[in-house]
Amino acid sequence: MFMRIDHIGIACRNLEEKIAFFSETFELDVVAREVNEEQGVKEAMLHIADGEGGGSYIQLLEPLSDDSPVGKFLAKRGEGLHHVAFGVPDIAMAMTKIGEKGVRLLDERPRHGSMGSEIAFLHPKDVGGVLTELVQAARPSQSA
Ligand code: CMX
Ligand code: CO
Repeated sequence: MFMRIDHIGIACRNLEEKIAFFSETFELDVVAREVNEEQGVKEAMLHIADGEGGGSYIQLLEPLSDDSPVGKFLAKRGEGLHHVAFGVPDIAMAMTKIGEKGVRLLDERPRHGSMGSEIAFLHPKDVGGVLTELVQAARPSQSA
């Protein structure tokens, strides 16, 4: 079902500061910067490698407000690893199969993610305490 790790999401208070740190320290290229109002984040994707069905990245996340998922996470736990995202070939099928196994889906349908992807989240309490994201990457022709 999972093809690769698409990204790990890191919650931070100052996006520009963390982009500078991660890109310089690990020599990674920033391949996208976006504001996603629906998710309540300002974010950047730092490219690590290309794999089956898409790349793998570090996603840096700064909250747009204190009552957004990342804003609440920062208040409770501080900066750090927020979620792990796995690449899937067909997100609707993955959601159905995973939901049937009793894992709570936080999204009823796929949402818009970084770089034209489709995403959906699984409840951390049902996945070993790890907020888990499913990602169906955009087809190369669809990406900007
Ligand atoms: N990782 C692990 N556990 C987490 C968590 C995280 N990121 N966020 C919350 N939790 C835990 C909390 O610690 C809490 O556990 P306890 O009851 O034991 O204290 C429990 O889950 C409930 O957390 P909460 O603080 O009450 O927060 P909410 O229930 O309001 O929201 C969640 C938690 C996961 C449902 C919400 O953050 C969510 O819907 N997330 C999905 C969307 C998202 O995160 N978007 C931003 C990223 C966008 C992107 O990647 O593109
Ligand atoms: Co993510």
